[in-house]
Amino acid sequence: MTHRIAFPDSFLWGAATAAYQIEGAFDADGKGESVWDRFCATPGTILDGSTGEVACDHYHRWEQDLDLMQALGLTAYRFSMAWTRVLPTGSGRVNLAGLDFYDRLVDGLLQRGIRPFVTLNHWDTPQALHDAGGWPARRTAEAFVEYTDVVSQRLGDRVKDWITHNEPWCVAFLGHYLGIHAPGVRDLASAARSVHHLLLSHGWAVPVLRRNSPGARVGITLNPAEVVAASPSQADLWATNLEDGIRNRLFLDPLYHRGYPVDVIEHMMEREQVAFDYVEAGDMDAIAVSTDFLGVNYYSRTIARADNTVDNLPPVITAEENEHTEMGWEVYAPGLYNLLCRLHFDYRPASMIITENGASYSDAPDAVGRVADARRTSYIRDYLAEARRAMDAGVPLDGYFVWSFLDNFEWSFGYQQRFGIVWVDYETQQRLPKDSALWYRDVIANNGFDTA
Ligand code: IFM
Repeated sequence: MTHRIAFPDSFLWGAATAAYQIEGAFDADGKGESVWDRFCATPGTILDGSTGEVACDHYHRWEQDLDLMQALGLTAYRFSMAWTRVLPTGSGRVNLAGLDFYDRLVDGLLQRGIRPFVTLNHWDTPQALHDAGGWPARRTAEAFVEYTDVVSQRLGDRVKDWITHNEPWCVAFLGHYLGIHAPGVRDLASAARSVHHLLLSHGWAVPVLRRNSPGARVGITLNPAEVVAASPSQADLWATNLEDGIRNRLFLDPLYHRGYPVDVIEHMMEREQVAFDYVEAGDMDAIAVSTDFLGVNYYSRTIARADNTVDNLPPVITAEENEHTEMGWEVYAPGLYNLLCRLHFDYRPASMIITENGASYSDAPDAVGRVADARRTSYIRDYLAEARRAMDAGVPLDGYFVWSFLDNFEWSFGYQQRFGIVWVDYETQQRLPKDSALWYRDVIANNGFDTA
């Protein structure tokens, strides 16, 4: 018997990308160097030795890409702006050519009836700012506000949905503790300082966005996890709580006015000698500024085990059951339901938007040019069904953005992972909607789908 999964008329159907992952044109028209430009140029950092120098060449092919979005019926598009296109060294001199690019992009979206969701920081911090201290330094938070001001003065009349940061956990912990993302730092104190200055810059940027973009909706995107224990042992429960603390509460608690979680702070202070002397009076109130939505990026649940720790923090995580995507991430759709409910009942964000969800599978075009990516379709279908179930439980969910619109540069994995609903041939730059894109087009057209 088929079962209809229907969404409200106002539900947003989108796709997401990020500047460094698709734009290419890494030094065009006055763009400055970002930490990802520098990181990729450092041997041994990227699995296949590739870079985002060309990526999907979206910088030059944006009109064709927007046409394809329109053909698929997307009602919203989430993209990030490259800070270094606008302010090549992070602050000071504005590069008008960079701003002009995003101006054209926004107009192109609006002309096609697609709502632009702008992410200001999707990880490509200006290298010059990093050289001057980077996210561990308060000065970078001030520079982020300057950048926000410049961008929103120019686009704030037309962009009405703003996201300050994408997944600050990744910037702090992958970039500054594990060193597997740019800027490649391995120091817990730097990670902790980065958390604070990323959150603080969000808090400072929100009023600027409200001033320059009247009537806009403003939020931040996190990558919270449903964390479950590998076993009921006390050690695994300890690891689970710590992982939940670092991945979720360290960000959510301050954003929702609870301050930093004491257990995580104590852990970092006692076990890792992190001093929290950089938190100044007024910072926690600034961070807890009221927002209109919480962006949720969710792919897989996290299973925490205590017996496999990396320098005690964070615990190494394994997901052992069920199917896995080519990233090695467990396919576990009920985790989305659990997470959305937890976020709603614990933190009560005004609303939530799934700003990323999707799967990496490398299914390629067959002889007649069809990409039969049935596993991606079934992944998206199952996760959407769980999102709808969460809405039935009272979660105020306003929209869904599939990650990603295009196959693209997957950070330290280079071009070895394909998350797109649209295939990209990196040799010819040809785009080819996969079966999942055509299925998604029908979902959008019908505002829902039938399950078997
Ligand atoms: O590609 C990334 C994206 O940039 C941030 N969220 C997770 C995606 C898949 O790893």
